[in-house]
Amino acid sequence: MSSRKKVLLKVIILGDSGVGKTSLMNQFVNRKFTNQYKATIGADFLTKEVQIDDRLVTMQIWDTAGQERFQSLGVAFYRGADCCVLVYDVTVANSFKALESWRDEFLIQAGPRDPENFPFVVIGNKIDLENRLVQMRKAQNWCTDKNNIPYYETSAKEGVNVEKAFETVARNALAREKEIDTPDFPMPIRIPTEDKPKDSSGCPC
Ligand code: G3D
Ligand code: MG
Repeated sequence: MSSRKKVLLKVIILGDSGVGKTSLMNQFVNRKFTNQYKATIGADFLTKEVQIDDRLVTMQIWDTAGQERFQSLGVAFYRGADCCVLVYDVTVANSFKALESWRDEFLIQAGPRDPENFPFVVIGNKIDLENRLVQMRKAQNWCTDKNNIPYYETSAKEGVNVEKAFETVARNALAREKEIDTPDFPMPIRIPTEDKPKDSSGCPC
């Protein structure tokens, strides 16, 4: 049955440098927030298994090693992504403005089928800070305009909403996988009986 298949989802996290991408991933995967955990994990990924309804799903989460400053992450980073998480910092207006170009960059580099419906999730991070500059309403409107991207506000530092945001990542990526999946059992091939050579019994039909 297709619902018992093991699933591997590739998730990539994009956004300006310093918005908290690595911290979010670390909080989600290791439930830790450490200032020592530095951005550099290479062009690498961490994995985490999650249960989504009756399915065990392995999330492979790709973080950048800081190359996002130069917007040159290379094709391997984008290739085969099942979901793209776009992160900004609610205290840095420019990081919110940059979401548009991160989204465009993703669509160009990854070239997903059906780009209109590709599963993105937007995260406004660092809500524990006092000096918010981007209002929730503004970010939500942007997401609505982009074909209803789910929007979460998080604090990687305090572990607020991080789990929820990544659950949505997994769910939406999974929903898309199902659509693309070919069935486990190939469609039956019908052998047209009408094409049998006509018998020579003299039947007029
Ligand atoms: P990046 O991977 O997007 O470049 P990082 O971002 O995860 O390296 O985080 C950049 C800085 O923001 C780090 O601080 C990190 O501790 C901090 N940070 C990340 N998430 C949060 C959050 O939710 N709240 C607060 N208050 N800070 C956060 P340093 O000082 O190490 O540069
Ligand atoms: Mg980082």
